[in-house]
Amino acid sequence: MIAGLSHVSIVVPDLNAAAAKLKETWGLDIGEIAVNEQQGVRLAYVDLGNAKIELMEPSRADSPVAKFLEKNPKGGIHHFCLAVDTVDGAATSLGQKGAQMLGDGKPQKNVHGERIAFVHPKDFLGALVEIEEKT
Ligand code: CMX
Repeated sequence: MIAGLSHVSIVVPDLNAAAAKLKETWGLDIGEIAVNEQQGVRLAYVDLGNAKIELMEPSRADSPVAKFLEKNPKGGIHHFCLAVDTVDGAATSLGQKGAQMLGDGKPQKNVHGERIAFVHPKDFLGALVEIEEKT
């Protein structure tokens, strides 16, 4: 069911400042900055080859990520994302084992238009998990 680690996602209060910090301290470059309107985030990726680091800041005041920043004003790790063969298949399999899918049941998409879904942190040792269907 799990095809690999896609990315680790960090919420930051200021995406441009975060990018500058990663460049200065780690020599890492972020790719193009984009907005995912559905998810309410402005985001960019550091591509590490075998996985990515996702940097996200809220793109609107009612973004779920803005709520995260209220609790963690300096930002921090928000979730990690596992690539799966299909989101529907993984959600069905996880549900059969008692895991709780989050959201209102409507299909969600990442910034690349790929299907995604979120699994309650209680089902992965306290960590929020995104699953992503690679196209
Ligand atoms: N880490 C740990 N726990 C978290 C969490 C986090 N980052 N975010 C939420 N939770 C917990 C909540 O405290 C809550 O716990 P309890 O049930 O024990 O109270 C539980 O998870 C459910 O959270 P919720 O806010 O009640 O549930 P919702 O369905 O309203 O929303 C979520 C959940 C995670 C989808 C939403 O809060 C969120 O963060 N959405 C943004 C998702 C995101 O990162 N999208 C970016 C995609 C980028 C792209 O690829 O394009």
